[in-house]
Amino acid sequence: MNKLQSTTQLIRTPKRRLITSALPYANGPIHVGHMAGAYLPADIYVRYLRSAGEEVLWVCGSDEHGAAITLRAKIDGTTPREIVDKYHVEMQRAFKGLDISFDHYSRTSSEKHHKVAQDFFLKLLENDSFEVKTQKQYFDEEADQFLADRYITGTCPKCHADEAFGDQCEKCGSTLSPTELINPKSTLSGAKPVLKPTTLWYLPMGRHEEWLKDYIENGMLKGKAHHDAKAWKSHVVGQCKSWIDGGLQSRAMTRDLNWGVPVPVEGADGKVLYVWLDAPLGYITATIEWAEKNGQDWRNWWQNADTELLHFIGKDNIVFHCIIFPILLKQHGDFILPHQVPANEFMNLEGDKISTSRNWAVWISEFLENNPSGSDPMRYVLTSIMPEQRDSEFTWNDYRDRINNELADVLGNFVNRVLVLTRKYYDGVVPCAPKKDALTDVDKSLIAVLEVAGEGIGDLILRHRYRDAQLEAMNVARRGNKYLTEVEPWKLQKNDPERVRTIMHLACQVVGNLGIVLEPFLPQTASKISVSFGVEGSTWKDVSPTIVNDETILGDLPILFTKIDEETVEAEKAKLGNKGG
Ligand code: B3M
Ligand code: ZN
Repeated sequence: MNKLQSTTQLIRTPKRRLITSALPYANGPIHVGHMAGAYLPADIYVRYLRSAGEEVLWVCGSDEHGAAITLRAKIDGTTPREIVDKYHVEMQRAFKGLDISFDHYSRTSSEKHHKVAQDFFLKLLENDSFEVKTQKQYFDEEADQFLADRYITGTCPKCHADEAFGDQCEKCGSTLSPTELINPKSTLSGAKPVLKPTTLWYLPMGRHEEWLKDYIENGMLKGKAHHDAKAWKSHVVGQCKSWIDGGLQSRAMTRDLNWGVPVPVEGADGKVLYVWLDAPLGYITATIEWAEKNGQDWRNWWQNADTELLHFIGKDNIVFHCIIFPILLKQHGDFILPHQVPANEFMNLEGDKISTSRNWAVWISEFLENNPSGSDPMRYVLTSIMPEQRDSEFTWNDYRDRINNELADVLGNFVNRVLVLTRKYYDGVVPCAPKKDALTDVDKSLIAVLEVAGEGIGDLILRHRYRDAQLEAMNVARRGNKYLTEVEPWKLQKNDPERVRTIMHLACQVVGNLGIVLEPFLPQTASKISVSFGVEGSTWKDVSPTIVNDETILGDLPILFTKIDEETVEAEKAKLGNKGG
C-alpha cells in the first residue's frame, strides 16, 4: 500500500469531501427509483454539509456510452448522438425539478472526457495493468458486430434465469462474460452467434484479491471502531465479499464497437473503452471541469489524502464502484480510493419492479410538470421510503397519506398555527425572550429538544440514515404541535398574557429551527419558513433555542402544502403501464 492508500485515511476526519452520484445512462428519462437511489440521498448529505460549513464538492453527469445508448438508438431508429443529446437535456430537467443541487453536471461524450479517459488508460498500460489477449468472442454475422454486454442474452449459468445479459444477470446479480451464457442469442438480430477471434485488453482482477479483501474489511471494521459514519453498509460489504470469495475473473476493458472512447493505441481501430472503464472516470472529468471554472486545483479532490471520496449509487453498481474502480485508481497510482459507498437497494412501484419498457414508472419531470406543489412533497415521500437497507415500495396511496397526514397536518398545520397566533396577538412581531425563571418544565423540555436537534439530525445524515434523519426533523414540528396542544395559549391570552408571550416566543423558535433542519430534505419549504421567520442566512451551527431574534417581524407565508384528493391518486395509478403516454 502506498502512502495515500494506507488505512489511516479511513479514520481521519476529512478536510474535504468529494461526492459523486452514479452517472445516469442518457437513454431515457429519470424516474422515482433513480432519484431515491443515487441522487436524493446525496443531495440531502451535501445540503447538510454545506449548511454545516464543511468543504464539499458534488459531481455527476450523463453516461453517454455503452450498449444502453446504442441499443436505444437502434430501437428508436436514430443515432447514439441524437439519443444522448436529447436525454442529457431531459435528465437535467428532472434534476432541476427536484432541486437536486449538483455543483457540476458533465457528460462522457465530450472531447474533454475522451482525453481524460484515454490518458488514464495509457497510464494503466504504462503500469502494466492489462493483459492483451486475442480470443474467440461471439459475433453476429447478420449485424456484422461482436456481441458483449447487452448485445447478447442467454440463460444465466449461475441461477438459470432466462435473458441474462453478456455482462450481468439481473436476476441473481452475478457478473458474467458472454461466453459463460447458455444458449446465447444476439439481441440485435436474434441470431445464434458464431465465435470469431478478436483482441481485447483485460483487467486481471485476480491479481488484486488480497488488498481488496483488506480494503473492504477496513471499510467495514476500521470504520465501525472509530465512527459509525465510516462503516460500510452491510449489504454493500456482503456483495463485495461474495464477489471476492467467488474468485475475481479477468474482465475485458475494451469493446469492438464504434460508439465510445476510442482505444488510444495504434492498430486499435474500431475498438473503444469498456463503458464501465470510461464512466467512473467521468467523475474525474466533471471535477476537472468544475475546478477550471472555479479556479481550483482538481488534484486536491482526487489526489490528496485529506479528501474523502463517497460514491452514491444503486445496488446494481456496487461491484463497479467497490472493486473495479478501486483497482483502476490504485493501478494508476496517484489517486485516493473510495472511502464510503452508501449504495441503496431498489424501489419497487405498486407491487411490481419499475420498468421503463413497460412504462411502469413515475417519471420525475412529467410528474412535476403536472404538479404545482413543487419538489418537496415528492422529495419527502421518496426520503420516507428510501431503500437504504432493503428494497422498498412506492404506492400512490402511501404518497397521498404522507402528504395529507404528515406534511399538511403536522408540518403545515404547526407552522400556520404559530404564524396565525403571532399575528393575532402581536401583529406578527415575535415576542421577546422570557426570563429564565419564567420557564415551566414543559417549556424546558421543548428547549431541550431544540438544543440537541441539529446535532442529532446531522449525525443521522452523516451515517447515511436519511429516513431517520427526516423523521427526526419532522419530530421537531411534531413536538411543537404537541407543545401548543399542551399549553393551550388560546385559553390563557385573556388572563395571563405574559405566559402566552413565553409560549409564543418558544413556538416561534421551533419554527425558525425548522427553516434550517428541514432544508436538506424540503429545500423549498425550508426557504419559505426561513424568509418568513427571519432566519435566512442562518446555518446548521445556528440551530438552537435562540435562532429567531426578539421582535422579528414575520413575513408572509403561503399555505405550505395542499392535500391530495382521491381523483389525483386514481389518475396517477391509471397512468402506470399505459404506453399511449
Ligand atoms: N450509467 C449505470 C446505471 O445507470 C451507470 C452508472 C455509471 S456510474 C459511473 O445503472
Ligand atoms: Zn443469474
